[in-house]
Amino acid sequence: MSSRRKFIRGSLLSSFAIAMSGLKSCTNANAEEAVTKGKTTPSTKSIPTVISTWNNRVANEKAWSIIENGGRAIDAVEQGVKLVEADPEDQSVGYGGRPDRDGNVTLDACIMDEAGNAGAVCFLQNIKHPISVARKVMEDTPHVILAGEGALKFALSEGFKEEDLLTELSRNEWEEWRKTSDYKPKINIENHDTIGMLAIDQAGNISGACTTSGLAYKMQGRVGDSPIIGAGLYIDNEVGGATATGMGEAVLKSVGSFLVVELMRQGKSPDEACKEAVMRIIKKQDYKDLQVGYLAVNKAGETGSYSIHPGFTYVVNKASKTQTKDALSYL
Ligand code: SD4
Repeated sequence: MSSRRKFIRGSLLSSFAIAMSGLKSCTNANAEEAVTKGKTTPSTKSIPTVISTWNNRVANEKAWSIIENGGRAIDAVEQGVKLVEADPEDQSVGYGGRPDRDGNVTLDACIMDEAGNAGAVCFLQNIKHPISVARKVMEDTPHVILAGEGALKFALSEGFKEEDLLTELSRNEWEEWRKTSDYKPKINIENHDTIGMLAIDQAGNISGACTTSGLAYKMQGRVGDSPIIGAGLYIDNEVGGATATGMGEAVLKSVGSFLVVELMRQGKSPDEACKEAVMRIIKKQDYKDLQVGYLAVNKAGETGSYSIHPGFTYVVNKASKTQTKDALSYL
């Protein structure tokens, strides 16, 4: 470039800069608005991460392989948790899930992306992959949650197939339970293994998914925290994400995952935020027979967790390494 052209370009740029400085506050407001609407990615350097509740290493590894190949976090979390939904041995999620007290397997799931879009299904029956139906609700409808018959009708219209999700193992256990019909969810057993997964992709975008068959032997029609945005899952691409497992009623009453994200926004680390959300429950409720665990990731990719009782584990993937960790706990 000739020096004259360089000079003209330079002075044009500086006049532009002067003109723009007068608009600075307006520009910042616009930028803030764009970030709020999820249109831009804030500048914090994010480390690609996948984290999920309990010990679903295969699910985490599936999600990680998508992130590693440059895929989107939303695809990673959906594909990851689908493996657990399809696993008949996981008795808290999808196919093979424990039924309600009338013998119906009823499923709850939700999903949220980096732009703040969200979709959920609750009390959905006979569909193996509620998380994919939730994603369709997010992408193909003007709504956030579809329930029961309506959710099923929508799933069928989207090409999902109806199938019986009650396995022999879960049926036998339910029949045994019916002999006493004593409803007292066993800590870390009957409220164990719901999968909540959070991921940050290479573009620094955060998404999450949560899917469950809910508490074993719940009343018919009961919906837990897992399909409720803000309770079982919450994502804010500026701040981070959180998900919950355990007794959904306690999480619902404290809007737990939203609380964790808001606490991170205020500067708490993921561990500190999860702990504070657990403490809110402990302050109000008898926690002796109550398990709740939170999992969180912040924008930078730092992860954290906290539960009431020991025994809550989670899996983290970073840089191709899969690690199962014990959550910190109050007791
Ligand atoms: C629920 N939170 O339906 C779920 C149960 C769960 O591992 O997390 N199980 O209340």
